[in-house]
Amino acid sequence: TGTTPFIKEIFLGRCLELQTETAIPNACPQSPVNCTLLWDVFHDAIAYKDPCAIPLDAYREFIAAVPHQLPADKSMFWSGTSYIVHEYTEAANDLLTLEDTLLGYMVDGLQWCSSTDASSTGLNYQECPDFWQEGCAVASTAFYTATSSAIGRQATGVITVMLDATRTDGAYRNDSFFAKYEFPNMDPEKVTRGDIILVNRLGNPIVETCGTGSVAVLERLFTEKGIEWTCTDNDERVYHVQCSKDPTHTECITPADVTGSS
Ligand code: N1C
Repeated sequence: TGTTPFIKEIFLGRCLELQTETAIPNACPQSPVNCTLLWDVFHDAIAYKDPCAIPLDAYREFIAAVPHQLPADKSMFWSGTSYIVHEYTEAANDLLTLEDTLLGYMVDGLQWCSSTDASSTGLNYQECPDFWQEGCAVASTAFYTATSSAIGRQATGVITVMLDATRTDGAYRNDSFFAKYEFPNMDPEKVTRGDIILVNRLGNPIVETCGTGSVAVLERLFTEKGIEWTCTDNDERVYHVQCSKDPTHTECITPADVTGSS
């Protein structure tokens, strides 16, 4: 796959942007952050390593270097809903995903990998291995393992998780980052409730509802952990955000619109 040619400049720019602007309320670090230092730590995590043999703990120092503490009740987790969760948090303006914080903001949507070439900077600016390649442990897997674990550990108060009820392989999947690193790291002493919100991807048949299938599995896991939970089918706010992105979708047109006004 490709790589992001100006990743260093983008990283630094986003890091500065997050601090100087109040674009994302509640995500602005409390005290100034040394963005150049953060880049160095991020870079050194994988520099000159085999791009297909990145250890899962490669970003440990990066996690330690990033000041990260969200206010209570603000954490938004998701699985299978990347197509809508960020639009939702932006529109509703009350919850934050990993990508809305200093941990995830800088590299959101970017592609990067290491180079073993001693004459390089340690990163490969030409091409990166595919993350699904058999036996290849890529940088982004290590990155999301570390950052997901960190936001799971850090969450306090009411947490929200947005799942896709139209997925045929299950809204809650055992092999997802949410299931492997976020949920297990939540501290029942700190997390008071889990709000599961199910969304129906426009145009797709509903496969699961609250209390059924893999959603019931997650509900039981919350109970076993001693964390209260709620579950909402077809979250109406998310439905409206989906329709604002796709206003003429048949599922968004009300009967009144169909008949038209005369
Ligand atoms: O495996 P997932 O979902 O459960 O991961 C989502 C979960 C979120 O709550 C995030 O906090 O884990 C975090 N996360 C990201 O923030 C993220 N941004 C981009 C996990 N993965 C992330 N990606 C890429 O999406 C990543 O490369 C991985 O392969 C997918 C995981 O998405 P998913 O299966 O929908």
